[in-house]
Amino acid sequence: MFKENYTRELAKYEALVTKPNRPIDEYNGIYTRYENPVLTRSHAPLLWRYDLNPETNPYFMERLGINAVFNAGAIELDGKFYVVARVEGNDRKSFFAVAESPNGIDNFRFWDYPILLPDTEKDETNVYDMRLTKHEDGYIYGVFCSESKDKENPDLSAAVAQAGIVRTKDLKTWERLPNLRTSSAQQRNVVLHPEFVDGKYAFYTRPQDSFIDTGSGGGIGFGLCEDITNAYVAEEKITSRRKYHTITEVKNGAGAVPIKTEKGWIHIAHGVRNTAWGLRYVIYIFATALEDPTKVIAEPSGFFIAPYELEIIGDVGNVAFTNGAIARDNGDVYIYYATADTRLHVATTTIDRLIDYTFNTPEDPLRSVDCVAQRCALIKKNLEFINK
Ligand code: M1P
Repeated sequence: MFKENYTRELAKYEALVTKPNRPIDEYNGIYTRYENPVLTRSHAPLLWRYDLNPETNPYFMERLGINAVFNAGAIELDGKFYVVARVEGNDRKSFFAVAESPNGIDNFRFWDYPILLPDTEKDETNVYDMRLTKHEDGYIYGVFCSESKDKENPDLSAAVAQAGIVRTKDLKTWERLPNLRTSSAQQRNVVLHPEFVDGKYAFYTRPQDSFIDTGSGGGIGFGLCEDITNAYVAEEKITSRRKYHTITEVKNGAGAVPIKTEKGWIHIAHGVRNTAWGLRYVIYIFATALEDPTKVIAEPSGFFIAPYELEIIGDVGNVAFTNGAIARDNGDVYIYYATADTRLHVATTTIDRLIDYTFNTPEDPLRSVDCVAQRCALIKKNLEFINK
């Protein structure tokens, strides 16, 4: 029984991780989506889940299940694509694991061992959503959410989110630095900017009053830090703001490390609004000035990626979220986005297309009447052009 089950499951696993991924037949000219997620819980190696010794596991029973594989930081090293995914066990605890692929679109395979972070934050209960920044100081930084119980609050669900920081040169050996300190009560979706700004490290932050609600936090923040080994941001300046009756009304947060282009820094972020069905998370784009990464210079209207058809369904429905993208020297861009806090996908585009989308998509005029006028102007221009 053991051998039969093991052989079958191993064959299924191999077929899954080597399955080619093809573009779907849906066009928008902006990016390409693919048929299959690049990582799911079934991509977790059998080694992680089963005891492979028939004497101690005669039924070939799963001992440590994996519930989901989603929000992943991403990086290209020596021409290979790496993601550091959020892996969630059946026990609800998340951890990080490296998966690599030769082409960024399929054949992602996890390394044998997940990342065992140095245990320096003794109150930390959960970790998730690592952003990988190739910094000009020569290190690769991983900035992630470090969550612990709010001991001041008797509510069993009360938690505190802060930004954890690790650094590495090879994704194998990780040095843990003290968590980022800011003047905000909580932080999530913190991203390290890849360059020094005014000679200092620069963080995108997301000030929030409590674990879920951003409260008075007006949007995506930005702050400078003198010493990354004892990171402190004294002042947070808001860049992309939350706005009434838009995709960012309830909250927003930085996603992938911003991509440097000739026209500005392109940010791939997430926005959240409320619905009768609960929160809806979508991915949106904005750009900031090269000489001032806090100054928003373009913000295309609406969402860039929203959860599509079956992507809507999962552990936390109606969520599209990103914390990783790879922009290659040849101009190709790979955006890793997760849906429903359940699985990880890729969307591909190019720097040229991203620039065109960012700077030529009209901004949200914020009122229905103005949106209709905006669309009528496009129709008029098109009719004049095709009837010329
Ligand atoms: O469940 C959706 C997302 O919720 C959080 O994002 P935010 O802090 O903006 O609410 C994150 O915990 C993220 O991991 C999760 O995908």
